Amino acid sequence: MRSPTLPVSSVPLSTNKHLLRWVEKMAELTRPASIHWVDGSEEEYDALCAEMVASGTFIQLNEERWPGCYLARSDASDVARVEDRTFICSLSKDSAGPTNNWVNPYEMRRTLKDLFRGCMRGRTMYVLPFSMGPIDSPMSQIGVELTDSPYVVVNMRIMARIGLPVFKEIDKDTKRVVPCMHSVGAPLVAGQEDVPWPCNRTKYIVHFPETREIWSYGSGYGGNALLGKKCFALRIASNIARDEGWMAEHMLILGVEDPQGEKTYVAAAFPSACGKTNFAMLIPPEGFEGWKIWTVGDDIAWIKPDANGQLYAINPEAGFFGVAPGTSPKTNPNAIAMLSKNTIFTNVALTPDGGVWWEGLTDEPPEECVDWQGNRWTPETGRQTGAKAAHPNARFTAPASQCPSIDPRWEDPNGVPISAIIFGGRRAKTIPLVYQAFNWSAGVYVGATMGSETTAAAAGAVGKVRRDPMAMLPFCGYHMGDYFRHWLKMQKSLSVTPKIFSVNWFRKDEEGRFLWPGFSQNMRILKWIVDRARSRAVAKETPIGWMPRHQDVEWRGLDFPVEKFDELQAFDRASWRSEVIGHEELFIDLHDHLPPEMIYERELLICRL
Ligand code: TSX
Ligand code: MN
Repeated sequence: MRSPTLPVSSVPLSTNKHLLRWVEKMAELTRPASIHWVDGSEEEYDALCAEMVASGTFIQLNEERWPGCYLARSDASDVARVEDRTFICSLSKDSAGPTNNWVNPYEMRRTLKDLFRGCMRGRTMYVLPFSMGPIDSPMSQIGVELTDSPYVVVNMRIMARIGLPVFKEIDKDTKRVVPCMHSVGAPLVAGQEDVPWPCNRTKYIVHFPETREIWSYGSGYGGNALLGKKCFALRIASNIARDEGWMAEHMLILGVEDPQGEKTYVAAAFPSACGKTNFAMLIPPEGFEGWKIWTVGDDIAWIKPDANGQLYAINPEAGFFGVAPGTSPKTNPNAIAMLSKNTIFTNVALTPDGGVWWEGLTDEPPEECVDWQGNRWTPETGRQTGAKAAHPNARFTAPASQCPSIDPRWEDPNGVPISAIIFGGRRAKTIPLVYQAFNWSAGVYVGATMGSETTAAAAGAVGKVRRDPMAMLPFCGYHMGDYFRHWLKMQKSLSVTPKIFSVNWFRKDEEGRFLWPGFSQNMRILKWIVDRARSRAVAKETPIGWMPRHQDVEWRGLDFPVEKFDELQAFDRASWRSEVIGHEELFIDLHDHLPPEMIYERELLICRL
């Protein structure tokens, strides 16, 4: 007879003693009704999806038009990452820095113990092993997520490598495993009926950088719950990378292939609402016949110097967790093709024919649909109440292998060589369309001071510049000043440093109209960047860096007047003086950890102005 307090378990799929002991200990703490060791098979995936269809968590979409696709609607209170509930619990507050929420790790452990005690009652605890990066890559890292959410398991199967091959790797005991605890924080008592999206008003997203642990409570959504992504691949990995001499960055990776078949890879960091996924999957415009953009990743890059001091990057993810609204056959045809099958949609609208819709997918909205909260929605009700059919942060989870532009080398265990790094932002004024930093440390300064104007989608005042260094503000797992120091220090292990560029697709004219058509046309700027990285394009020197002149850009297929280009590239002394004052505001917060090079670069810039 089994003791009633012991959970029913599937056969453990690992023989690793540490793992078995940890699973047992965590089951004792959280008291699940059963334990399910995740093998990662398609049968298991299908069974979990079927269970979620039966329980009301998933709606299966029209099998003809959307084969293998599901829709989930989250709780209305659980729709995004919760930055104010995200904690870095390092031993000293100082090493977390002023841009992170810090709590003493001993105190936080007590809090978490109390929260997790019995939190999985009535639920299944899934033992979910995952590899960030291809399993055969020396750059990949392994974690095990214990979660009571089957939604997390199926999403993680798309976003990471999971299951038996990872257990096999764990049993070799050659790589350190990052333990990740996750609960939606909604235990069920006997006979209690479940809800489609269980979660808890109380939320904690907690990182212990020294012991390399993640504890997440109360949310089932995105980066709060798919712990391999932001929590591991950025916040914990940034700590590992700093200690081991590599970089964990919030960057897309793409390859530019020219008509001769020469390929150049670049990595690029953009804050949210800049169209990072669109850029990663760009299709070259008219005039660029024979050119091709290949996608390696759209969100995270792990970048490491090889034995010769050349930087190589892998995408630690296996899928795309992209924002649906705004994604259309016009803005991103590759994404649309990618998500036509085997895709999980969260918080988009459901059409009467069992399809999905979101704002921006088509020019004309459907005559009627069911919105992300399950209510009837028509263009008319939308106009009257202002309600959106899809939540602005609605997502698709789609396998990278389905992306038509996926790079043949996207799973190369050694990564791809990075020749250029791009920092971007959404800025109506001041920042030119493109310029190149003078050198590595000037480029680090460009990344450290980058920012974006808040759009209506984000919280806070619209149109105000928010500094977001290297687009890592919410994702750097230690002191931002020390992070800049690490960037500067990386130069010492490099024989060739990637060239660093600033781009701004969003500059506006006096009437508030975008000066640059963007999207496919960004290819022209990308070509100049690649040519500069390969030292074969001309540029003119300005106080902020090197810029292309109109004649240095390939304009075949687009009529773009020189006057408009000059307006886009205009460097205005007065606005740059106030820009530098804006840089100072960020630096004041970080002053006691700020590397002196950042001050020198600022002084140099001021002198040149
Ligand atoms: O994703 C975008 N990119 C990158 C594409 C590779 N967006 C979408 C907004 C971010 C979520 C852009 N929006 C881009 C861009 O380059 N540029 C703009 C601004 C813009 C919007 C509409 C037009 C032009 C520029 N329309 C016309 O010119 C007709
Ligand atoms: Mn991101």
